[in-house]
Formats: sequence, C-alpha cells, structure tokens
Amino acid sequence: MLSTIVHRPHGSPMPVGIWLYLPSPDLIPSKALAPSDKNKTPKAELEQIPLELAEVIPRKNVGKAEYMAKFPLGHGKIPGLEAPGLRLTETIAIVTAGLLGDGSKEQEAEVLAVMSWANQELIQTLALWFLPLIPGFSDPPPYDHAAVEAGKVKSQRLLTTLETLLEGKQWFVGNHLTLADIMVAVYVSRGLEWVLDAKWREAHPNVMRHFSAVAEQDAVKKVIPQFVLIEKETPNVNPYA
Ligand SMILES: N[C@@H](CCC(=O)N[C@@H](CS)C(=O)NCC(=O)O)C(=O)O
Repeated sequence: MLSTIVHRPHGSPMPVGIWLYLPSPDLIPSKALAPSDKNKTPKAELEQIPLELAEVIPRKNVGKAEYMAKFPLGHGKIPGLEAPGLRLTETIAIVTAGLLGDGSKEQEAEVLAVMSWANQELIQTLALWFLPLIPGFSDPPPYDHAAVEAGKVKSQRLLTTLETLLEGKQWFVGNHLTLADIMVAVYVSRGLEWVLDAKWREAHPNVMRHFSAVAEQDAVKKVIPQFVLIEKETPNVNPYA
C-alpha cells in the first residue's frame, strides 16, 4: 500500500504525538472519522502515521480560541498540525510533511500541481457555492444570492475541466493512487454532500468513477466508511433568514 503514494526522497517519519486539528465529526467528510477510527486520516492510514485528531469547528466556536492562538496564520481556517517542535497550517504543507520513500521528481511535481489546484481552486470555488447554504453555524459566512450563483457557475466550469481530465484515466498521476487523487475526491465529496446531486452525478461519469475508485480504497474506507451524497441540490436560499 505504501508504494501507491509518491514519496519524498529525503522524508522521515513524523514523530508520535501529532495532533491534527480538523472539523468536528458532525461535518462531512470528517463525520466518518469518528465512528471507525478517530485517530486517522486516509493519508495517515496509508502511511501508518500515528495521529491524534482534535475537533475544531471555528464557525461553531468549537475549539476556536485555542486553535487560533496556536495557529495564528490559519486565521480560523483548518487544518492545523502540531508535532513536537512544529506547528503547521496550510493543507499542502501538512499533507506533504512526513512523506517517506522515493518517487520521481516529475511525478512529485505533478502530484503537487493537482493538489495545489484542488486546494486553491477547486475547494475554494466550491465553497463559494455550498458553504453559505449550510445551516447551523454560529458564525456563518455572509450570504449573498448573487455570490452563491457566481460560485455555482465557476464551480461548474472547474468540474467540467475535471470531467474532461479524467476521461479514460483511473488515477491522476501515473498508474497508482496518489495524494492528488485523495485530495480531489475528498474535496469533490464536499460538493456531493450539499450541491452535486443525482442529476449532476449522472452527467459526470468520469468524476464519479474516480471518486468511487478513491472511496473504495481500504485506507480511505477505514477512515471514511460512507460518504454522504445529496439527492437534490441544496437550493440557493439563505438558511439563516
Ligand atoms: N489556505 C488554507 C485554506 C484552508 C481552508 O480553506 N479550510 C477550509 C476547510 S477545507 C475552512 O476552514 N473553511 C472554513 C471557512 O471558510 O470558514 C489551506 O490550504 O489549508
């Protein structure tokens, strides 16, 4: 299983006693972290990295003050990683920290490119669409009907690109699962939970084939046994009105 990930040539295992600050189990996809294995993420599972997860939901004021004091650069956005002598925010830094083994520079660069696109473009754009429609936050993001519509249009454009890129391809880079696949699939899952409904899924077979292939990996299933897929797109209505 370890060989399916592109590794850093000079990496070393992360020491024990790592805390990864993630959203609460009542937010998907982290929801699934709770019942099966509270102390893992798919990447940690694949790489046998011991982790302890701390729940933080800044928008619900859960652990927010402590989190912000520990990770000022994060400005209340998760994730954050704490290890002996190390406090990190920024997803790309966190998921690439502690990778082991060897891997070609070319593939590593390709994996990083997809991860950066997923992290900076895909999830941030998708969030413009679905985040303001999520009920139950004590500190919700501002709702603006036109901004949500614009986020939807922009998301659809990115997802069309994803659909095209995945035509005839099982994995993003090379012939194996990499962190790029996990990251894209987990970010797509945020959309699937709230806005990418049954009709959308039918129209995007390549994205869904890729998503299912990642979701069916043992290491992913162990941490996220069940992704939540919405049947009907959450309408663009202020849930706090
Ligand atoms: N640049 C940061 C962005 C992190 C980020 O956007 N986190 C999202 C969750 S995936 C978040 O905390 N969103 C809550 C919000 O926007 O209020 C990174 O790469 O880690």
